[in-house]
Amino acid sequence: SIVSPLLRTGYHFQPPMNWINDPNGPLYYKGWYHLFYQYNPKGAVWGNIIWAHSVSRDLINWIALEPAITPSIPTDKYGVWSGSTTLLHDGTPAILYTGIGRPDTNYQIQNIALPKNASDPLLREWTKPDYNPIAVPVAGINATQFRDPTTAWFAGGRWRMLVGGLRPGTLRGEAILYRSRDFKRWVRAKHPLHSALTGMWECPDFYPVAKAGAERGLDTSAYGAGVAKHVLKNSLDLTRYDYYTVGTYDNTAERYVPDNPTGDVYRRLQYDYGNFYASKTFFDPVKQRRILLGWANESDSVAHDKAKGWAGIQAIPRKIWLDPSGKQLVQWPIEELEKLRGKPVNVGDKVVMPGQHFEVTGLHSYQSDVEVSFEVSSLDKAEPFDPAYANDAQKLCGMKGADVKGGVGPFGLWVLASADLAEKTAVFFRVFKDGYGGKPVVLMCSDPSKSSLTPDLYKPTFAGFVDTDISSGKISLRSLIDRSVVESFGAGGKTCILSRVYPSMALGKDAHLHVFNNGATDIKVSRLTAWEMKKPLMNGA
Ligand code: DQQ
Repeated sequence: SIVSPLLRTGYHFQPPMNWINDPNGPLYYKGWYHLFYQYNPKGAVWGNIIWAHSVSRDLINWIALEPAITPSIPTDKYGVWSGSTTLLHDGTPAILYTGIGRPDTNYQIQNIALPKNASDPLLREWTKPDYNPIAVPVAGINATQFRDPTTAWFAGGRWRMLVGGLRPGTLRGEAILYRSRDFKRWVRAKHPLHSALTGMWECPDFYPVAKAGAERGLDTSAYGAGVAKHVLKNSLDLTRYDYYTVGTYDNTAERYVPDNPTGDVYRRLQYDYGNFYASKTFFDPVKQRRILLGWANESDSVAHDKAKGWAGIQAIPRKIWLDPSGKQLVQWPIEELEKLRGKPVNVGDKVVMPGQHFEVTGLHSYQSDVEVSFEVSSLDKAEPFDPAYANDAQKLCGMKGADVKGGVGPFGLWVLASADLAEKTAVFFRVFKDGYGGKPVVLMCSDPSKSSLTPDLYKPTFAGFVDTDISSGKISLRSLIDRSVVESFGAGGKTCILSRVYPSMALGKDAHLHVFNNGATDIKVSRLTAWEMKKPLMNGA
C-alpha cells in the first residue's frame, strides 16, 4: 500500500530520513542544546547504529551536524550504543557510552569520549582517549546485558555512575554502580544501587529532585540541602515502558531506597503509559529545570517504515519535577514549544450532553496543540471500580474503550478524525467510584482502535490512572497532535500518553477535532484553546 507523506511529523524531532531510537547524552553547552541519538545512516530499520548529533538554541528548532561517535576502536568496533554526558569539574563534557566489542555476541563494554576541542560550542568532533575501555563485563556481570551508562554524579570526592544490567542466570534487573576519582579508572561497587525481579534494565537514569511541587530542577550531583528525593528510572526491555520510583539516596552507604517498596512490581509509575522508551533527563542550567527526552517508535509495519524511508521520533522535550504529593513526578512540554503556536481558537462554557459531541472548527488540527479544561457535573453515576484492575489500567481501557458507554465518561477528544468519523483516535477520561479509601478513580486512555482504516496496523490501547482529586469535578487535558503522533498530558501532566497513529483519510486538512461524551453525565468544557502549530527547523528536512 502507499504510505502518505502526510504522516511524517511536523514539529517532533527527527532527521530527514532513516531509523532513529534512543536519545543519547543531552546537554547544554556554551549557548547550545545538544542532542545525540541512536541512528542508522543506511536505512529505516535498526542497525549500523551511530551517534547522530543535532544542536538547538531552544530544543525546538534543530540543526543537524556530522555524527559524533562512530565505531573505531576495538571496544566499540561492532556498535556504539546508548550513553550519557557528564560535565567534568573544568566544564568539559564527557560522554560515557556502550560499545559492542565482538562481531557475533553483543559483547558490551563501557567507553568514554571527549571533545577534540572543548572551546567549540558545537562540540563537532569527539575523540576516544587511549585509556578506554572504562568498564568491562567481568565475572558477575552478564556480558550481553550490560549497557547504557548514566550521567555521573560527584559525591564525597568521587564520581559515580550506573550501568544497566541483568544479573547472570536470573531475571534480576540492576543498576550496577561504579566509582571513580579521576573519571578514568572506574571501580565497581559491591552492590548495585538498586535491583528488582523485572528483567533487564536498559537506559537507567538517576537524579535528585527539589521539594514537592517546586518546578526548579537540580544538577545531577546536588545532594543534601535543597534535595527532597532522588528518582531512579529504568527502561524495561520486557514491557518496553519506562518506569521510575521516587526514593531516598544515601551517598555514604551508596544505597537508594524507593519510598514505595513494592513500587517496582505493583502500581508501577511510568513516565508515559504509551509509546515512549529509553528516555533520559538532563539538567538545563539556563532555565534551572530538568528536561526529559524519550524515543517514540513507530507502530506501523516494517514494510511501511521502509516505504516511508524513516522510522522513529523523539517526544517533545518535557520539563519534569516532583508533584506536590511527593509521590510521583509531573511533566509538561517545555515552554519554548509555545513559540510554534499560531492564532488561538477558543471554546468556552459548552456543555456536552450524554452521547453528544461537537467539532472544534477554525483551525487545521493535524498539526496542533489543544488544551481543554473539563468539568464533570456530578460523580453520582460513576461506575463502580473493580479492584481486579487496580494494577492494570491498560486492560481496563482495552475493555472499556471510547465507544463503551459509561457513567462519568468516557469523555475527551477525538483527534485526527475523518469527516465521517470512521477514523478517529480517542483521548479521554473515565471516572469510577469506590476506589482506594472510597475515593473516585480516574482512568486516562488513548484508544487508537478506530484510528485508521489501513489494515494490519498495530493499534495498542494505552492507559494510566490519574492520581488527581476529581471531587471538584475538574480535570484538564492537553494533546500535542502532529500528523502521526498524539502526545497527551492529563491533569496538568500527572499522567502522560504518547500514541502513534496512521490515519488513511484523516490526513492533513482532512483531519478534524471533536470533543465527545459517551457517559451518562453532562460534561462542561469550561475552556478549550487550540492552536495550529508552525513547523520549526528540523534538521534540514
Ligand atoms: N537501545 C540501544 C541500547 C539500549 C537500547 C541500542 C534501548 O544501548 O539498551 O540501540 O532502546
